[in-house]
Amino acid sequence: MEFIDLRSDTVTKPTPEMREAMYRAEVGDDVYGEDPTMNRLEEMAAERLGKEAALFVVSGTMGNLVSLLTHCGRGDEIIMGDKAHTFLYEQGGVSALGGIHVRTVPNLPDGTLDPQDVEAAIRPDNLHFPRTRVICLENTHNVCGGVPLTPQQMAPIKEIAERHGLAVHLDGARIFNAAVALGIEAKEIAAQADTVQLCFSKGLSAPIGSAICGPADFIREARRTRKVVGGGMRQAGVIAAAAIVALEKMVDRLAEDHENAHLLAEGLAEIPGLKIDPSSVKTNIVIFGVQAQVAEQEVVARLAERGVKVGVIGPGRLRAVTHYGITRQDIDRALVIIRGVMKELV
Ligand code: TLP
Repeated sequence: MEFIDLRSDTVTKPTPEMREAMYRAEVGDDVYGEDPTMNRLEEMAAERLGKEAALFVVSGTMGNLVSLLTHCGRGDEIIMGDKAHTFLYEQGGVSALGGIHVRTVPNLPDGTLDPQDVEAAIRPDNLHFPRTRVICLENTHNVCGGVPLTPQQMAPIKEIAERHGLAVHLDGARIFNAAVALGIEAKEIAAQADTVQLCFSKGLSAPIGSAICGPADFIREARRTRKVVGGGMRQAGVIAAAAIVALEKMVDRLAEDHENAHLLAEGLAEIPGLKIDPSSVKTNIVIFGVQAQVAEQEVVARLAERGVKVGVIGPGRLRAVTHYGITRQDIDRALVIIRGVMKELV
């Protein structure tokens, strides 16, 4: 069966142009800094985000981990939202591997953190307390429904961080979705953070990889950290080549995914038993509720039997993500199937 796979934009496959570029990539040993394709990708990523340097890592999880291990020593503290991907879905890696303490403040529904909450969470200099080092933001915010944060929404956090001598790290797994949705350059968003992790392997459709972007001295240290977690790569130009195509060719088309997500949300809003406000959908993530008496796992299972894959993101909450390879026709077909399944269950 041909599935309409809306579980995530991570399911995207490399484009024919990426495969061609991978085949032709010039390579060298990247641990020696001798992979020309990788060097080019890292320069491009830094330039796109307006940072001095960049470092390729294999995943978003590794990007956040290596960044935070580089910012912090054992016993230091990071402030982040209670719905942050790094807090919820990264195995608590910063604590497990880095002995770093995480302090959460509530994420507001628009994905932001209340500046007052953040400032109140910063530890005073006192023998009893861990030392606060970093504030983390996420843009777009996944669990808050893919909302993009504007630079203006991020600025108060940057200002607080600067005043207290802290760093801001941005989980920008989908920073280009945010930039496209807001009609601005990704570097305008990145300017509100010291270090940024961005993913090539989500909406941009590359098979593997993320980049950490930041100041040159930070990236030099991060390169050491990446090595100790086993992330030093050899002829990595093969995968960098696909990420170069992702940056050059796959950013502007994200607008199409956002349009499809909006169409999906509008359709879902018309289906009895489902709850969603279509105006809340700004990028490629569509989070919707199912009526209390309907088990979300049952909806997921029945949809999968009929060829539509979606994910569960919380009790009574499902997530559908649009991406390269999902067409407007797929959205129309998915809506017919979802309507049919909900009719059986409500
Ligand atoms: N998110 C995945 C799952 O882990 C939930 C998804 O399908 O959305 N930051 C953010 C904001 C993310 O959404 C993700 C992946 C990551 C980091 C981690 O990236 P990877 O999967 O490359 O380690």
